[in-house]
Amino acid sequence: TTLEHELRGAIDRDELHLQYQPVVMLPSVRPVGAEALLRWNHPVLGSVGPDEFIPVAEECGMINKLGAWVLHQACHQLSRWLAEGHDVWVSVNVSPRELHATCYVDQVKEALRAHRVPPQRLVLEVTEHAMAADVEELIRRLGDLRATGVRIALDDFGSGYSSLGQLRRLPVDILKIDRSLVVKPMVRVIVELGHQFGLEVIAEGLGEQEEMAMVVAAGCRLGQGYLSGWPVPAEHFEARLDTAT
Ligand code: G
Ligand code: G
Ligand code: MN
Ligand code: NA
Repeated sequence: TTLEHELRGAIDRDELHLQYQPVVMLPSVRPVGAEALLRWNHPVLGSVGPDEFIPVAEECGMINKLGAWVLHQACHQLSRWLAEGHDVWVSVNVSPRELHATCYVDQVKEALRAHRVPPQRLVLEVTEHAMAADVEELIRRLGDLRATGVRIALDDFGSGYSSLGQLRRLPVDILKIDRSLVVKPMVRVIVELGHQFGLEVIAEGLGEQEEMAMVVAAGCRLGQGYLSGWPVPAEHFEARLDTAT
């Protein structure tokens, strides 16, 4: 397809960049972390969203190259923020396809080493959808990754692929509650359960004041969404870090 053809040259033509969305300590707007989100600006097609091009990259075998690029960019940025004295972590989204390549752990180690990033400052977000496939295999892969010292976040939690029972067996550190759940009464139970398992819990997609009030009342300490900050280029995110005290 055209998209596939264009995507193959996107890295070399410098058409990709990362945006960063703050994860904040509720109810403040102080960023404690940043989720890196991949953006593609094509000279003719315009801005193409990851929902559109990530599946293409997965299909045509480009996802590992793309993922390695994302890891390096994110670690580069993270190392600069840490050098400037900011107390922050950065997360990147990992496609289940990428995770299953045996070289993935080495890619992570290489990115950490190249940019001298302390592993615990990097978070890898793995979507709950990955549990639709082989859960045992997923547990092994996540375990290998975690052994490098990075933290693992289970993304889109509660969107329907995992059970609370399975959650206990997954080697994860952070639970990101899917935005479809944050306004549901059961969000309290999920937050409590997450904390009982020793996980950090992040409420996703907070777009309204009322949503934030609900998750705070449910005991959730971390949040992310348009309310506290849109995804922005690194230099804009930096301004947020500088004003935070
Ligand atoms: O930022 P946005 O809402 O457009 O993201 C849409 C989807 O694309 C989300 O599911 C998000 O996790 C995914 N995504 C964003 N950036 C990356 C990336 O660098 N790698 C992978 N695998 N997925 C990403
Ligand atoms: O699948 P994942 O959780 O990684 O996707 C994150 C996506 O959610 C990003 O593309 C981001 O742009 C989007 N997003 C971030 N905050 C909000 C929000 O408050 N509301 C909605 N609808 N989407 C959001
Ligand atoms: Mn995510
Ligand atoms: Na999510």
